[in-house]
Amino acid sequence: MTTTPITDTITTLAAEARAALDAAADEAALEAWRVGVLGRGGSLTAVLRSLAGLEPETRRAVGAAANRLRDELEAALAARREALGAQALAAQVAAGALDVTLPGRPLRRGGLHPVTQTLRVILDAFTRMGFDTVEGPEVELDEYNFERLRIPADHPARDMWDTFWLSSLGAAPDRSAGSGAAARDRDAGALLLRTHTSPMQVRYMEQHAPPIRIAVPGRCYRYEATDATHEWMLTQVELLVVDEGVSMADLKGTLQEFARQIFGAQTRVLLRNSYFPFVEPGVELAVSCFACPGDDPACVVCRGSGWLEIMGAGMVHPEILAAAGYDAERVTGFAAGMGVERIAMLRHGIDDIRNFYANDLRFLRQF
Ligand code: YSA
Repeated sequence: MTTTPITDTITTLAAEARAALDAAADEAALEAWRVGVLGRGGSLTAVLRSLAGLEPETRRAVGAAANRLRDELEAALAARREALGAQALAAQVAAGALDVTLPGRPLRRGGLHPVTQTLRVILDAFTRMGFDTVEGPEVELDEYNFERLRIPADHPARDMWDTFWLSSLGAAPDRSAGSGAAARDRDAGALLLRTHTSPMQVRYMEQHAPPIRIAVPGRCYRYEATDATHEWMLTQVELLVVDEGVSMADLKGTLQEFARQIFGAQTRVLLRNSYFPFVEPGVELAVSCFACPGDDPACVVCRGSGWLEIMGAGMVHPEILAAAGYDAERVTGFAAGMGVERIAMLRHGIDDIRNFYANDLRFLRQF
């Protein structure tokens, strides 16, 4: 780089700044140096600003040199600060003012929320079984949350999923306005907080061809009263497997292996009939109650049934496979949706789900 008045200025500034930094003997002097050289109105900042008036070629070369100098001076400042700190510490030790043999103050460590811990254990189990993990939107269209899962606006199964509608963005379906094709199209565009992770079945099949083997973790929301086993915000993990020859035996085997890994071989697991419009047949999986011998009607966890339901599942309905463009004669699939908070309750013997989101650190610190 040829010498110009501005390169001379930079060279002089560099030498003066280095000398002043070496002479700075305490934190106040370091700060004054930083403000005077690198601060908004500092000498190097003024040089960088003045580059705007130069010819483009000179500006590029001088600008690079000035930026290099800034990086170098910032590093020199950090090194000087560290050296002064070490000197001050050594002086204190020498004067007997600091006892370095005293134990340090403990640092408070955060921890993973128990629901996050359980979620990770669940996803690890399915990863070992060959599932990929994918995620989907929490703000969802009625179309995916309900319609394309064979739950139209007037279907009684909608009562299973009391919904938070996003009225400022979309609108809750107007059930008084008829149920023809126009009403269906209008409702399908309504926005809501997803009530389950099942919409991701449809979204994923829309974009991918079989074979499919995915686990979908995520938050869901339900407009319902809370009690010992129900929250208005819950975490689910959805499973979807689609391939040639997938059968109910594969569903049972997968769920059995999952239960063995999460709860141990001795835990009793019940698979019983259930109904979801998007599967045929449908089942639900329950695990034996930990809070009572299994027959206490006052038990808040099982209400005397002896079982806590943790997931719904079934064979993907052929109409859903066909709507995704698959040949439902050739491929079949199973799906499941499990409640992570309920599984965390079972793992840790917690008899009220509301503890998870009450933000009581005395509870949370136990995990
Ligand atoms: C069914 C069939 C499939 O092929 C795929 C998925 C499903 C599950 C379906 N989408 C569903 O959400 N069923 S569910 O309403 O019964 O909820 C599934 C699980 O979520 C329940 O077994 C329970 O463990 C948990 N759950 C439901 N409501 C809850 C809750 N957990 C806490 N609070 C709530 N309010």
